[in-house]
Amino acid sequence: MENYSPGIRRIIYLLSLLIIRRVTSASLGGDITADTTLTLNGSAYVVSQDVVVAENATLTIEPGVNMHFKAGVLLQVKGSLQAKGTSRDRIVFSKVPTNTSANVDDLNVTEPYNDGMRLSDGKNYRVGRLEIFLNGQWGTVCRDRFDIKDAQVACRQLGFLGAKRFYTHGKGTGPTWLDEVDCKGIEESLLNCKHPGIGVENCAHWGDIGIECHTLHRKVFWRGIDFSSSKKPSSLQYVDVSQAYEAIKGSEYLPDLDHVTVKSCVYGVKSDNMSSPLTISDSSIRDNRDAGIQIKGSSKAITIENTVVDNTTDGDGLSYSEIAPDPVDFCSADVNVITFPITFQAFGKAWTNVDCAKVTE
Ligand SMILES: *[C@@H]1O[C@H](CO)[C@@H](O)[C@H](O)[C@H]1NC(C)=O
Ligand SMILES: *[C@@H]1O[C@H](CO)[C@@H](O)[C@H](O)[C@H]1NC(C)=O
Ligand SMILES: *[C@@H]1O[C@H](CO)[C@@H](O)[C@H](O)[C@H]1NC(C)=O
Ligand SMILES: *[C@@H]1O[C@H](CO)[C@@H](O)[C@H](O)[C@H]1NC(C)=O
Ligand SMILES: *[C@@H]1O[C@H](CO)[C@@H](O)[C@H](O)[C@H]1NC(C)=O
Ligand SMILES: *[C@@H]1O[C@H](CO)[C@@H](O)[C@H](O)[C@H]1NC(C)=O
Ligand SMILES: [Ca+2]
Ligand SMILES: [Ca+2]
Repeated sequence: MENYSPGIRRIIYLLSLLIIRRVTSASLGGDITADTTLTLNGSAYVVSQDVVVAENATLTIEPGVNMHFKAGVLLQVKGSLQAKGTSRDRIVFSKVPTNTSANVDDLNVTEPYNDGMRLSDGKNYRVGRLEIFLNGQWGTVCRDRFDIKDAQVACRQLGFLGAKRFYTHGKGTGPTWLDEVDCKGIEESLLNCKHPGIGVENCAHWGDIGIECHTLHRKVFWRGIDFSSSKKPSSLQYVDVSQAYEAIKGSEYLPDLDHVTVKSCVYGVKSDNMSSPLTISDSSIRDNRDAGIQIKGSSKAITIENTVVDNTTDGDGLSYSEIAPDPVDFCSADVNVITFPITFQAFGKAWTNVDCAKVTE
């Protein structure tokens, strides 16, 4: 494009804007390979399977858009996420609103999660012989070609975050409903995976599959926004994230957060190998369980301004790296005399309620 005059370049730019896809349907999932805008008139979006923004793509979210994620579902950003709300029209990422027939975290997890699927004869509710209910009858699934991707789909269908393992359980009764199951791993239901047909099988009940699923206490979350393989800068402004497992997760890179709230998650803002600069400003990270802001890595350019980290119930509010010998109290630390790497052993255990906003420069 360097050889064109500014006028021509502008026309090319306008043409390129016209071909950018605008998504207005309310249901979302799968790979995003073209630049895509989620418009306010399509909101709220229900995200029922993982959304992966490809390396060369940008997902733009208009102010005021709400995205409701089903349990266990992830927004993975390999390219760029541009989520810029305004003070009046914030962008909201949360779990699908409470509905006992569609959500599992309001149910007693010792009961079956799902009308059409259960785990039987296991040590606890997370493990057992996989059984499905079809044509008025409970039946089993054969171990032939059953692998971890198939287990993943079944566990998510049951309402868990994912699968730990699969094994031969055996000793089932009734029909063997499925054999040779071949899932990609993103399907909503085992029945949506490739298989030769319901009841088409050459199995004996000793080959009934069993699975063990992951769970988080008695609460099931959506998985959060993952920038671990992010290749392009992203922006999060005036955004609210809640009820995610790992709300905002990165590896070497995390986007700057401006006027962002992260609430009622397991991990708030988390990065395991930070090497790029990060600024968190005018934000609130509260009521999370295992960590508020947890950053490991070598980046020395981390700025946290006018931000509250509060009521992290089972972990540290703010921690940087793990190799520092003495934890530092974030509230009283003189940031000019501490050297990197440091650990901010911040306020915010369950029984404290310190509202400590600190400005660092
Ligand atoms: C990204 O790459 C895919 C596959 O190469 C291509 O189909 C798609 O059009 C590209 N998207 C953009 C926004 O360049
Ligand atoms: C939403 O707005 C876009 C333009 O912003 C328009 O193309 C689309 O038709 C609208 N969709 C609905 C459902 O109104
Ligand atoms: C709950 O979910 C079911 C099935 O998805 C739906 O039919 C029903 O309208 C929902 N109820 C509410 C209050 O949203
Ligand atoms: C939940 O499960 C426990 C343990 O099995 C049981 O004692 C309790 O009655 C159940 N509660 C409901 C509301 O079903
Ligand atoms: C951490 O990041 C550095 C680059 O900043 C990279 O060389 C290294 O392999 C990464 N380590 C891990 C465990 O990913
Ligand atoms: C702290 O967080 C927990 C878990 O989200 C919540 O139940 C509790 O009400 C919060 N406490 C305060 C004082 O905000
Ligand atoms: Ca398989
Ligand atoms: Ca078979």
